[in-house]
Amino acid sequence: MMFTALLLLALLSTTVSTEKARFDNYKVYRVLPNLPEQVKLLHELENAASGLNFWSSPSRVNASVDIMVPPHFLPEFNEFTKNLHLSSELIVHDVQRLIDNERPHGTTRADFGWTDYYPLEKVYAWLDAQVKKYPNIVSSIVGGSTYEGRQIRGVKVSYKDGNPGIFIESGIHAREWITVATVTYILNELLTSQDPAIRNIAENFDWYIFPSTNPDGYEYTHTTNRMWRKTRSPGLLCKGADPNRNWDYHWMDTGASSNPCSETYAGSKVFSEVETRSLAEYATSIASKIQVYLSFHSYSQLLMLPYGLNYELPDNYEVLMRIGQKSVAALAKRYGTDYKYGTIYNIIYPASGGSMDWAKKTLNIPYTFEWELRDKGQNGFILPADQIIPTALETLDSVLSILEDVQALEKEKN
Ligand code: 0X9
Ligand code: ZN
Repeated sequence: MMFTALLLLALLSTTVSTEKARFDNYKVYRVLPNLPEQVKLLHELENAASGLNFWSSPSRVNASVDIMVPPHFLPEFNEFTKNLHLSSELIVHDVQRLIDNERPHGTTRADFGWTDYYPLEKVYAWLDAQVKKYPNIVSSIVGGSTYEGRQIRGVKVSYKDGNPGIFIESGIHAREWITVATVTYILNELLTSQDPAIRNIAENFDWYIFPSTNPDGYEYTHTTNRMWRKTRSPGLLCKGADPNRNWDYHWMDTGASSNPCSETYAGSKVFSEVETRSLAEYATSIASKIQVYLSFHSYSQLLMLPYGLNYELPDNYEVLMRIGQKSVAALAKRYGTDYKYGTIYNIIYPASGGSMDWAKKTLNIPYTFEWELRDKGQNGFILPADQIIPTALETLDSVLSILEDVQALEKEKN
């Protein structure tokens, strides 16, 4: 028995392939459960390790769920939706085609820029280059470590002493590449823009920026599986936990799974993942300086505020809502991109154990916002690289609006 198990293990480890996963003829369906029973069965489907990949998680009645279906599973999937009377709409015809069109310039010709997506090593090299270029303003910071032994690296941007701090976290979900690209673009603007409005926010806040807070996962999306979301910690059949369900505030309370095969697996315990645990430690160590916490995800075009719980609103709910409303208006101005705003619970779905809720509640950060960047599902996580710059520009408009409001509100207080 023991011997067979060992043999099996040996076989498994020798046949592990490093080839990139392909998604030919994989489709994405948007299904809309309108009965509690349908939500429950969708959960069971998600937990079944069936080869389906949930692009969004079932949570409640009337919240749509985007599901990527492999071609061989299509008949079963169609039967499932038919039997359950689930309305379903095909939103992506061929995921591989999206992947093939994601990077119109092929792979990475330049060292770094914003017309392509870049692997972790190039992002980190670019951060290093900024430290070198602006030694009196930019310094290297380490926010934590990963299961595979990488560092969660970032930069601090500080033009003068005594500024209030902004903490920026993106890429916590590995496949949300647009967030890494957008945040590095914003960082570049802080360092190079001549626009007085940008100069104001650049120089009158201290910025703690971590473009990729799930480096193992991000690397894995570049080398092996473009659709990976979670960390890469070990598991028997399914690896990793959802790093946005693993934080110590109402952990495993709602919209999180205890099944390791689920995309929203909350981990074996609070802060089971070294990524979230170490990043939380770092954030705690500088919390007294932090006034604003910004988190970046994709996709859906939402600007969210805490919380992901039905029974709690932030202490300054009205203030955050007003700031949010102006921010989405500022975002829309440039290209007309339509965003909704509101609490996580109200505009997306119940979800607890996320980083922003933790930052708001545990660190008591007054101003906390979380974006779901472009688009609304036409490309989903695989946003073509020619949308990086427009996305980053409109997102910076929205960040700028928030920070100008924060400055005005804080000025009133003094
Ligand atoms: O499910 C999530 O973690 C986020 N959506 S995503 O498609 N990017 O995975 C939204 C969750 C809301 N945020 C928090 N719970 N903090
Ligand atoms: Zn996300």
